[in-house]
Amino acid sequence: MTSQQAAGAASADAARHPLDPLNAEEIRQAVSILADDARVTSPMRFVSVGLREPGKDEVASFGPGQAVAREACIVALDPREHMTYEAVVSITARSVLSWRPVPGARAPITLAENAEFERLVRADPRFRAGLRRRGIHNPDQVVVEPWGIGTFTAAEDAGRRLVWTLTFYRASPGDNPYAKPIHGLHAVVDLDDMTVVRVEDLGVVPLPPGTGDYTTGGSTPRAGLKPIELRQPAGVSFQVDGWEVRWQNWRFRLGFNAREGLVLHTIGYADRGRPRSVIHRASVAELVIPYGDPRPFQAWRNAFDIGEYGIGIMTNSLERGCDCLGEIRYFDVQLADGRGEPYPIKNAICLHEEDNGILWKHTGAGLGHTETRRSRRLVVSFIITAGNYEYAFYWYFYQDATIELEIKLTGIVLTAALPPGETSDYGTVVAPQTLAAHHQHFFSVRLDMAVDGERNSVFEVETEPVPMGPDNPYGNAFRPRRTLLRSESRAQRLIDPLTGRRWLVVNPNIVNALGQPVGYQLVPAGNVVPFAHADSSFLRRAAFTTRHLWVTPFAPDERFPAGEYPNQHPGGAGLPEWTKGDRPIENTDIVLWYTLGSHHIPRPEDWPVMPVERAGFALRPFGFFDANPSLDVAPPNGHEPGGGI
Ligand SMILES: [Cu+2]
Repeated sequence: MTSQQAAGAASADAARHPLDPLNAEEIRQAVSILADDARVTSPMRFVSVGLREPGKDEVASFGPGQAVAREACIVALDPREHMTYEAVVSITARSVLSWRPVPGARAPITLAENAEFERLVRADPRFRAGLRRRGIHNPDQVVVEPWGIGTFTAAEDAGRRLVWTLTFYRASPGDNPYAKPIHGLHAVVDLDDMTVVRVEDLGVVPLPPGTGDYTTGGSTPRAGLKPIELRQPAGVSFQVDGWEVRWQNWRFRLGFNAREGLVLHTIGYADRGRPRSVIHRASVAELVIPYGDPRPFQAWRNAFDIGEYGIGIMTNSLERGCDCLGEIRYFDVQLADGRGEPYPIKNAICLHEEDNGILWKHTGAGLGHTETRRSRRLVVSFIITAGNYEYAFYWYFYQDATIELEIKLTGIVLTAALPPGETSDYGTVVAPQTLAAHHQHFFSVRLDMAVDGERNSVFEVETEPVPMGPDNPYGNAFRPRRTLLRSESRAQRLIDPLTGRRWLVVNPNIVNALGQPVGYQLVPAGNVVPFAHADSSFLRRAAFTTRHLWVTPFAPDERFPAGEYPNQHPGGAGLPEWTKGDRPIENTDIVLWYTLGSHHIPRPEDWPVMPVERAGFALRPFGFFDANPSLDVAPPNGHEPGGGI
């Protein structure tokens, strides 16, 4: 390595922008500064150590090369006190800025606890006796999963930080455990004390006979595919500078944390060279999966994958040629383990370009002249494994200034054992004696909008027919109706595909060349409502799922739609609580919360591994520009603009 390369590597490791995620050294320093603080007296379990994101003013006023004040936000817990703590540490000033207990909060379940918890349950004599009643004599072959217990606790559990278990049997190490759900045996575990509080046995149902093998399909692989090669002989068209990405007028920054995984910051578009903001910050802020099987314990399955666990910690290391094709730029990220030690996730974020068919085309009158432009999109993605399931998150940036989020759901459906010959109204039999329960996946996408600046308003736009009469003598007329959503209570909305309902975020203070306010519209695609009852534990805790759209005025502490600590929370926190005040949301700094539901009545074809199911939505400019912003995209190679067919 030359000295120049060495200097480059060193500076790449140091934060160069206030929004850069913490690097390994910063995590180490933050934890050590906290450990030296006199107020921290007992050994802590670390839940997360991440960047304390700077305020908007600080980000706006930052110039390249300026000194960066770095702060970490640390969530830790003292298991002996059953207390969660939050610390803010200045890494730059080497001081603890705040250290506060959060009474009543139940910290999320950590990876370190997960590993210890499985050993603990496997060793419990009551659990082992239950396994023996099921003919299972080697507890090491049992996969024990910790599930958030929500409100399903007993009076004597008060103050405890609990999980309950689902268990699966794996006859040999490569087997699919979800083919062998162990029915009716559940432990309740105190994660703070690391004790098994109780073991409940509802009775034995035999293990299903299938193996759920998805690795070979039991036969020879299908033949007939000849290779496809994607080549970018001149390299990629994007530029990466630290955590900043630039591509085809787009400019944004990448971030990453233990809870939300990938975060996109300061998304902007250079309009004929003039930088214009679109979104200040975008992330998936919650993911909940309610299951619809009413039987004891099966009804408890309400996973809050982000609030109870964190999808950053579940992030895969991606593989070239499998997860991503083409010329890939990967980003490694750093998280903290239970002792606060940094550890990397290699290839956590994938950045690459994709051909996306045609961007626009027209063959002129007389068919003498065709103009075609191909669409290229920039893809930023990461993939998580949440127990049985995989979620792959793709943010797409297009040359016509559209942004899309697409989420691909795959992995293995969650199973329960059925007695031979039985079926259920509440799930699909996907293999003999194997029930995949009906369920839904709800994502809350938090979009801190900044359409041409911070002061934005939101309109609901839907189309209405005009009554027949003097204004509409032929009965053909229809028009969009724009309703300004003035306050939070009026901005709690559902999709309505039959009226073409969309939500338009405008900056009412800026108009385009046509005199229209500049805007971006949220274009929903498929979506669904929850089917849980309003009084159910799930709906009380995940009330945000009852509306597809929420709009709130920006507040830095309002980050998660089911509240800061959903684990064991009885409900009401987050969006339902904040919006009680019915704050005004007109011409101010606003946050859009889009609830995206994916409805899952499992199919036999989802077994033993599920072909990708997709969910998503788009944000498209509406009057943000004066005309099609992609007119300047060059024709495909070898084709001249204005050329004939
Ligand atoms: Cu599903």
